Amino acid sequence: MYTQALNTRETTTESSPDADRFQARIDAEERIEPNDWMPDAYRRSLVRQISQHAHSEVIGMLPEGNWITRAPSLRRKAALLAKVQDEGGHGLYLYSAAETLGVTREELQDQLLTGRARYSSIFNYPTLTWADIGTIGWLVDGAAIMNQIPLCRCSYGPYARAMIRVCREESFHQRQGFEIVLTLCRGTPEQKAMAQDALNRWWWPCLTMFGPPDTDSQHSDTSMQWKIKRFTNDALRQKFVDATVPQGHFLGLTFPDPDLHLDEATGHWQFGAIDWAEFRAVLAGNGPCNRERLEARRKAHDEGAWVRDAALAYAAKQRNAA
Ligand code: FAQ
Repeated sequence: MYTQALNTRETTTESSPDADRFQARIDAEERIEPNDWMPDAYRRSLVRQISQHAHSEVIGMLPEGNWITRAPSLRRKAALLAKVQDEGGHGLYLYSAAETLGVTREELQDQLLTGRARYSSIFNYPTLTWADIGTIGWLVDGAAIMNQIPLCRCSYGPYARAMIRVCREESFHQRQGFEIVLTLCRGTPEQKAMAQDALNRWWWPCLTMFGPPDTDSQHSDTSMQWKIKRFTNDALRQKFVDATVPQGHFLGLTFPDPDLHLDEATGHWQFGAIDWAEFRAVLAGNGPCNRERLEARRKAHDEGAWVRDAALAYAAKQRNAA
């Protein structure tokens, strides 16, 4: 995967009557639509974020897809299958939203398959037990919702509108994940230990889903100015911790962080130091599953070639018949 230094900040360089009018529209909470004038840097930043988001949804199908054949009951299997299909659907909405900015789906696919595109670090971790599937729903979808609810108010219309349905579905995923973990926590000591082990492994990677600390975030300043982002990475991370810690305590689980404590003065749960070196290693392509994930995507793309060919041949036939 390509890497970029995480500490060089992007700045808005354009200043022109068009750019001033554009910023005034953003400040007035107007939605920007595909045919509206927009600064090149705004367009590039949206393509970057939306395509990374789309890739994350599609790569995010892999860790859970791994458990469809091993789900412990028919009910669990049906719910997991539906969830994984939902993630695929989210990827398709998001690729469509990116295409409204003038990039093609083929270009975006090529960036992903050649390892030049980013996708969320969280999907480079393995799903070792059934408890991981519950924990992904509870924590990963929980973190995704915390980050994505504000995106429903993103200044770019197609992205904001796509997020509404995505958030509703992620919210359902979060609940079904929590219910899996709750069932395990109310089960045998072995099942509860499995849930604890999953929390131990997923907690810290989930905190890095929100991106680098604000001091190192390259894009936050401009994205906030353009109202693509409404909250900084650290603000959303804190909201997630505050919402999730009481849920974990309700489950009777212990967070793998000896420094975690409620700060009575602020009402926030204070957490210990995040291992940013591990985060950077995963972004550089050296997480536990980076290679496996890309290989699986490439294989699926190659094996799906006949479907794309058939769809194109059918579309051509329809055009000729018209
Ligand atoms: N992983 O300057 P910032 C899901 C990169 S969907 C990998 O702070 P920004 C659903 C960042 O791209 C999960 N890379 O960047 C699901 C940038 O690199 P670049 C995905 C990361 O954009 C659930 C550089 O670091 N969600 O889970 C990560 O202002 C269950 C500097 O960072 C979205 O994509 C990371 N964790 O803020 C599916 C939401 N963090 O582009 C299946 C939309 C940062 O310069 C199962 N995206 N980087 O090469 C966003 O909200 C933002 O893009 C952030 C990053 C918050 C992710």
